[in-house]
Amino acid sequence: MKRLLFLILFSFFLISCSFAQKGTTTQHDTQMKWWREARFGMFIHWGLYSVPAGTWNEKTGYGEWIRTSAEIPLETYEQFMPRFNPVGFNADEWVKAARDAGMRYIVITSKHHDGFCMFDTKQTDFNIMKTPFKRDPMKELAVACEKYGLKFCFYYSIMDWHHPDYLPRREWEKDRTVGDADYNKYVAYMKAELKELLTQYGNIGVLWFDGEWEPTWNQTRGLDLYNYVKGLQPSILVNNRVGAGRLDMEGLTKQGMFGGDFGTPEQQIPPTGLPGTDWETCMTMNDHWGYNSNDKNFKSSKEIIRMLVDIASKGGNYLLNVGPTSLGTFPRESIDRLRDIGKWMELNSESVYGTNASPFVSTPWGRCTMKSVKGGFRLYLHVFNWPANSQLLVGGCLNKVNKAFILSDKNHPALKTVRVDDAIIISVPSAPPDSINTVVVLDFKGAPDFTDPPEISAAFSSLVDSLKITLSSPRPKVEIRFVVSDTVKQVDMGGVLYQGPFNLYNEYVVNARCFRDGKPVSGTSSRRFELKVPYAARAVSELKPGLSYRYFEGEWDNMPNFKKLQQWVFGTVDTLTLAPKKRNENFAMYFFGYIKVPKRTLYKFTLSSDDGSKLFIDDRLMINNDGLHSMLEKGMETGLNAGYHAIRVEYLQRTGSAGLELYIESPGVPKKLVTKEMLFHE
Ligand code: FHN
Repeated sequence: MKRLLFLILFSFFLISCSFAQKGTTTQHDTQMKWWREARFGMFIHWGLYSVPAGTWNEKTGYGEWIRTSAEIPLETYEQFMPRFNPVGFNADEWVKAARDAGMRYIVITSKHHDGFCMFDTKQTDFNIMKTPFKRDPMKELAVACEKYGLKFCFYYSIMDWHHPDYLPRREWEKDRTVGDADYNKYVAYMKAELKELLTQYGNIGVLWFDGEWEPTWNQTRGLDLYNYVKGLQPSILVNNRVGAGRLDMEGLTKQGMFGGDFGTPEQQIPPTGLPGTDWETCMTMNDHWGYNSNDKNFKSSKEIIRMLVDIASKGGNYLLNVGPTSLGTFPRESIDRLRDIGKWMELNSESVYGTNASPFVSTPWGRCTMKSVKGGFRLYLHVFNWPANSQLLVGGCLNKVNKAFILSDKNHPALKTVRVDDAIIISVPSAPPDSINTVVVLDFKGAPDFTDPPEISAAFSSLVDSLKITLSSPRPKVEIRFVVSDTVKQVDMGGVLYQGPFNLYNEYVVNARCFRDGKPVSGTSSRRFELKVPYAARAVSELKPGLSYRYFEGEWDNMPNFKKLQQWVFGTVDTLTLAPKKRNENFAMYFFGYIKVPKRTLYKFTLSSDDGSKLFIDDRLMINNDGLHSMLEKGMETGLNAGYHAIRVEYLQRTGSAGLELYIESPGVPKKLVTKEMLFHE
């Protein structure tokens, strides 16, 4: 009876979680609307760390991590408080600087990892009200954002190097013993502070969580915190760092994991657009988030403007950071960049705000953003490389041009256009009005008709016996023709008319193209599928369940050569686990034995780890996931005969969170963790 009751209750929990995660789609889209239109925001990292300004013990490379990177004891770090008096702080100036740069929202550190609170909290004295400043800059910024029409947003770190109940402690802080630290009390503290932030500072646009990567935090806690925050302000947006599913600095959310309302690539821009995914790249102007008085390595205004449109052309938002000084002023270089960006945005902002990702696979002259307009659509061509012959070629669009013009030209005088096949050629002036980025606008009537080639999809990229291939195109009134060959081939009307999925039984290239009324209306897409010859199974006997392992300690940034190491601990484990570790940081392990597979077919292994890892099958390196990174997964496909195959997994943990997972999947068998029933050793 108890088990039935538990199952019923657990089912309700799962159902509530799924709805609580994002509500209904339309409600989520409504809440995301301002954010998707904004496209551009200011990140501000400001706190006690601005007092040392990146320097400690003659070293000058620190930033907001200075307390732990320079191993500054808590009592010493707290001595920065009486020195923190940002008399130069002026909320109106900050907000106007963001607004005039074309930024539509501000995300500021209410509390970073050091635990120092930049707001008037009653939960701890470790806050700005206890400094000579005695003012609440968050309150003043909230008022200024309301005044100038920007969304005000908070960054809040889950990791906290100050609170006595936060765990884990820093490895180097031997004097700060765990004592009776209670992580649940820390979560209650966080919720109390979040309640202050979400009930005393007006409507907050985004709660930007961070510091979620340590093992004490997990998906369950993340979902609970998401629901708690949404309970306080239902329309607030929450990033994916509230949970535990972020893929490292790539910033997107692991498949199947809870990801809040948007992904958070950091210091990088995804290589292509991510249809159906909301994401925001956060980036510093120089090399530090927090103020570093020695860091003069600022990106040029040209780089920043081009990054802004690169991100918008992929459907993302750009959160550009400023690290204010301990006096409460922006660095001169930041002010100069914001001014230049503002000048460009003043003439061109409509090509960023409210736009969608480029419809093109490639635009060699620059980037493209797109917007629906009454009765048609508009393309914004961001031209970085001005055509020497004054002929700007835009390939891949079959719509009739209604008008072409330069966005920054007053009265928008029309530019001449002609069509050659699927290309539109625009006659532009001999010199670009803006050498950084001139925006040429193309207006069209009707629904977009781009010449995207068909998509060639399959469950795997290789095969042992057979593989099902599906061809598709979202475009109206087209037929797909294809050719299966040994090489990449252009498809013409002689290609086979696609009428449904088909199987491959050997290594081939599938080539496909869209046609309309007997004419090609797209380029050809091609995809090679590799034949895998299965590895022979090993002749083994008298195996025992589980894997053997070896454990070593040391500080490595890449996988060590285990043969040269002194062995610390060894034994067997049921399955891949870090349980034998003797400490949380600076150790390496390797596991070895056999994996038993049930049939002769293709197998895809996926290895996910924080930090580095490697997978060997039958002594061949299958996956190299080495290096220092948060949970990062890499996959590889191979053919195996039924039976036992040698397996070896190497693992490296430096500092911070740790994790190791190995998945397996095969045709008709979904991806799942490798289980102990599959693992054996001699
Ligand atoms: O550790 C923080 C870092 O200090 C900074 O706040 C960045 C900004 O996204 N987030 C973490 C690093 O991923």
